[in-house]
Amino acid sequence: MTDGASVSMETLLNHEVVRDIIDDVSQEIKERRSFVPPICDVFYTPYTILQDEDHYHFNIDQETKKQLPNIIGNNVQKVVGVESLEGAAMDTIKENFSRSRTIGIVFSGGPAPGGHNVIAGLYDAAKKANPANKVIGFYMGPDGIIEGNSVIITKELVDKYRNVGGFTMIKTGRTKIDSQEKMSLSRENCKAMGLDAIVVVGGDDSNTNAAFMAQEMFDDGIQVIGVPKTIDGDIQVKDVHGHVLCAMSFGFHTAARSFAKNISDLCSDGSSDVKYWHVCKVMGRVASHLALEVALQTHANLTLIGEDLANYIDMERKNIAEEEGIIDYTAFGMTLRHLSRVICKAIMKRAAVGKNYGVIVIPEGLLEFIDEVQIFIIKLNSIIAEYNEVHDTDFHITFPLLEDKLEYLRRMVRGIRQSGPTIWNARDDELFNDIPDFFQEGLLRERDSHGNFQFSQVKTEKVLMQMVEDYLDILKEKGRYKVGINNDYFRRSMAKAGLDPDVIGPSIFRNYNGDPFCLVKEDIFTHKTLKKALVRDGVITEDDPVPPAVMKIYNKSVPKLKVQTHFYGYDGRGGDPTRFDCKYTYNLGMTVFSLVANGATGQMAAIKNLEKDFSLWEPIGIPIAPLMHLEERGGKMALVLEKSLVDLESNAFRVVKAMRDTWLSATPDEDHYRKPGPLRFTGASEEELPMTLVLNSISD
Ligand code: FBP
Repeated sequence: MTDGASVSMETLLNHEVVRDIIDDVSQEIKERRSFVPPICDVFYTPYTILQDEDHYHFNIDQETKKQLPNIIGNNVQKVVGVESLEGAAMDTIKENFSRSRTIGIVFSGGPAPGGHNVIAGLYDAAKKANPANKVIGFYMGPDGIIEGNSVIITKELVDKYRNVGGFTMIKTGRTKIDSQEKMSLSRENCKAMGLDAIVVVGGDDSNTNAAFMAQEMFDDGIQVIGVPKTIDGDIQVKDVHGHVLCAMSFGFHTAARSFAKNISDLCSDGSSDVKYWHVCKVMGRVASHLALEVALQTHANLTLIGEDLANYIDMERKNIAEEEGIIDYTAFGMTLRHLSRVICKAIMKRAAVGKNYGVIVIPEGLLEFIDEVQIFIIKLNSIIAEYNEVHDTDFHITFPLLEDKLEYLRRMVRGIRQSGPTIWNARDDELFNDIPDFFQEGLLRERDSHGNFQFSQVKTEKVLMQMVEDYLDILKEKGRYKVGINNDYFRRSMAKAGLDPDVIGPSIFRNYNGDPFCLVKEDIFTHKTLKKALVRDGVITEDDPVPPAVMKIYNKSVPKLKVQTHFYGYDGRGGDPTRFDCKYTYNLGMTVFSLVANGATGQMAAIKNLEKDFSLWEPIGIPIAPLMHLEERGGKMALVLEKSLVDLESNAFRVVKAMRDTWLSATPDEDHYRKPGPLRFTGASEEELPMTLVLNSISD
C-alpha cells in the first residue's frame, strides 16, 4: 500500500481515483442523465391532435362561470396521435403543430421530484416539432414572470438535469399572481417576450393561478397550461361520476419512498436497540396521503391519518348523553387529549409484551383535523380582536406573559372578564390547560399577516409527545404502565438466584398464569410497594431485603419512555425522482407540448390510467376551471382548486385501518416491519407505482 503522506498534493489531485471522488457528478447522476424515459405511444407519431371527451362532467360553481367565462366551457381533451391524413386536414394539422413557438415555463411552490423532466419532455417535444421552437424558463417561481426574469432553456441545460431531482435549474418561489397589478405586469412581460404559451408547474393554488392567467391572457392569444405538481399528493381529479382523470400529482411517489426508506431504517434501529420510540412527522401540509403511503410501505407501528381523526366520535361520551336524553356535541371530533391517549394506549400495549420501543408516523397537517385546535384558534382570534377593539390597545402588550394571558382567560371562565364575549368556557379552559406551554403560547400569539394561525410553525410531534409523556407519567405512578417481563426469562433468573419462580411470580405479577409476558401488579409501583407485596404474601419477612434478582426484574418492568422525534419533508422533496416519477413527468412535459400545439388554454396536463400498466397511460388535458369552487381565503371567499384529502372509503385507507392491530404488533412475536429499501434507479425495483394507487385501482 502506498504511503499517502508521500504523495504530492498535485499528484494526489490528479490521480484517477481522486478525480472521480472529487468530481461533482456521481456515477448515479451520470446514469440518470443518460436515461431516456419511455414515452406513450401517441408521442411516437409525427403529430398529435386533441379530441374532446365530452362524456366527463363536473359540478360547476356559478361563480366560476362568472369569473372564468373564456375557459369554463373547456372539455377534457385526449391527446391523439396522427400518422397521416388525406389532403387539407393534414396540411392544417402540420401547419399548426409545426409553427414556431416560444413557450415559457415556471415552477411554483415547493419542489417536487420530476420537475426537471417536465421541462425535458416539453423541450424535446417542442424541438422535435420545430427546431426553431424556444422554451424559456422563468427564474425563482412566479416572481420571474412578474419581473420578467428568465433564461433560455438550452439542450446543455436540459441534459444536465434529466431525471435529476430538485427545481435547481430555474428555482421556484411561492409568490402568487393574485392582484391585478401582478397580473398586468405578468401579462405585459409575456407579451413583450412574444410568448405563445406559459406553463405553470404547481400545486392547487398555482393551478388556480394558471386558470386566472388563462382567462386574463385569453384575448392576447397567450395560452396557459398547468401541470399537477406537489409531493403532498393532494391534486387528484375525478369527474362527477368518479372517473379518475388524474390519480396523483407528480413527486408524491419519490417523496413517499424517501420518507419510507428512512422510517423503515428507524424501524430496524428501534427493534435492534429496543429503547426508543421514534416519532416521525412527514410532510403534507393538509392531506395525509404521504403518511398513508408511508404506512403501507413500512408497516410502522402506528400511523395517524388526519382525515380519520376528523371523523372521530367519542362513543362513551355520546352514549352517556343519549341515556340522559341529550346530545353531547363535544363527543364529536377528536381532541388533543384524546389523541394523546390513543398514542399512550399503543405505547402501553407494546410495553406489556416487552416492546418498549416503536415507530409512530404523524402527518404534518394533523392539527388541521383536530376540531378543538380549530375551535381554540377561532375563539382566541375573536377574544383577542374583541379585547383590542374595546380597549383600543394590543392584547399582547397588556398581557406580555403566557401566565397573564391564561389568567385573563380564566377570569372569563369565572365571569370576571374585563371585556369581550363569553365564549371561553370551563371546558375550553380545562382542555387548554392540558396542552403544553409552548403550544398554548403559539395559539395565543402567532398569527400571520392575514391574522391566521400558522400550523406550519407548530412542532406537532412535540405537542403530542409532551402530552403523551405527561399522561404516561400519571399512568406509571398509578402502576398501569409497565413493561412486560418475559416469563421464561423470569423463571431462569429466579432459578439462577436460587428462588422459586412459582412463589415469587404470583406475588408480583397480575398474570402469572403461563402468559408469555408477565405484568407487575398495579399496586407495586415503587421499591417500597414491591417489598410490601412480598411481605404480605410471606415470601420474605419485614426484616429481609428484597432479593436482588427480584429487584432486577422489578426495575426492568419500570418503563422509561425515550422519544426521538424526526421530521421528513425537505429531504424527500429534494430527492432524485423514482423511475415512476421520471416517466410520469417526462410524459407530462410532452403532453404539455401537445396541448400548446393544439391551441389549448386553461387546461392541466395529466396522464390518465397512471395507476395501470404504462402501455395504458393516456395523455390528456383536464379543464381547470370546472374543478374550482369557492373557499374562504384570508377572510374572503375565493375560487380555488379543491384539495383532495384522504378518502376514508378508499381501498388504501381501508387496508391500513384493517392492518392497524397487526402493524402495532402488540404481541410477543416479531414486529411486521416492511423494508421498501432505497430508491433503485437502475436494476429491478420492488415496486414501480405508489401503493396507494395500486390499491385504489382495485375493484370487483
Ligand atoms: P406545494 O404544495 O407547493 O407542492 O408544497 C407542499 C409542501 O412540500 C408541504 O408538504 C409543506 O407543508 C410545505 O411545502 C412546506 O413549505 P415551505 O417550503 O414554504 O417550507
